[in-house]
Amino acid sequence: MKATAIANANIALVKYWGKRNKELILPQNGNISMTCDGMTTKTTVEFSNKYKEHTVIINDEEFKKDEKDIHGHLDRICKLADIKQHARVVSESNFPVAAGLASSASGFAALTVAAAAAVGLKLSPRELSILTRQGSGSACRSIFGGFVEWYRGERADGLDSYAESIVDKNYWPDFRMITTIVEVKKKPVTSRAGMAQTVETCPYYKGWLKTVDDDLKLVKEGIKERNFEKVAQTAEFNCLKMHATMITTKPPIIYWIPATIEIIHAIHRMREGGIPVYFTIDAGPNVKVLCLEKHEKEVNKRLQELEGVIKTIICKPGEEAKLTNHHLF
Ligand code: 2P0
Repeated sequence: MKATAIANANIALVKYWGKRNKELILPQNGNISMTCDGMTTKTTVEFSNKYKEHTVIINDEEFKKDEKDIHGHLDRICKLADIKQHARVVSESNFPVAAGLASSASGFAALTVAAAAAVGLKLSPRELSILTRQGSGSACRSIFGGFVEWYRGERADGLDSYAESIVDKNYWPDFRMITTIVEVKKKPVTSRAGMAQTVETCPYYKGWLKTVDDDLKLVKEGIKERNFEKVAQTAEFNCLKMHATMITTKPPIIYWIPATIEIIHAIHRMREGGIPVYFTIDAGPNVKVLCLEKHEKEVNKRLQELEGVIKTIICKPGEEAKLTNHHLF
């Protein structure tokens, strides 16, 4: 009863921000992401009678219960498989966790795929996506590779709220997302708390929801047409709209630090200089820079020259989550 899975992080081009059901993790709006090949989590799960409780080790540290209920997610999977054993989970990510870098996306996707296999559940990718979503919303997109849409769904039970591939990783291999790290410490307000506060207190939240469907349409069309400007321009605008709702909650949530703004201005300067380059930012200060392969070297060099930049990670469209025989213990 042991299995190991590898999943990539994903970064949204049209953001998920707000839930319509907190227990089932159903989003207020549909959203679209790219699965990122350079940002990976590997997780081994073993269920056994020798374990008296679930133990979860993430990057060599025991996971202490927080709002991301990993233990509850393991219970959910045990219930589905009708087993009574407890699990030992060991997980490693090759990028900083909890800094707005989608570690919970790759983490919950790898955990769900490994745990489901360890208990012998035979689930389709769609079923895995629905199960993963109940652990962490954005993670349901990491089940798939390439460019991925997570449907809002209409049903109260969430069975129509799953992710699906728009195109696989080979469809647009020269699309680049350069994750530009300016801070690695944990963010002050988690995404989960931040989005709940936004839904409750932001006067502009309804305005955000009104415009998302247009962004979804443009980004989806742009991906299919491989139209970089259409995708990247819409993604940048969508991210700024999301941050506008965060900034206008009570109390305000401002994830940006000076280095974040420094990068935004550098990107605008590059654009004025004729390089098609855009950005998106999640619930944290780090910036994900969008460009095409032909501009990757120049853009990456300019980013690394900026004072506040600690590190960049260049990502191409990546693979779906999958099982491997290389266990971590
Ligand atoms: C996204 N984010 O679409 C958006 C953009 C952050 C900003 O999905 O509560 O960790 O576990 O469903 O998935 C981060 O939220 O939140 C996120 P839960 P999650 O990528």
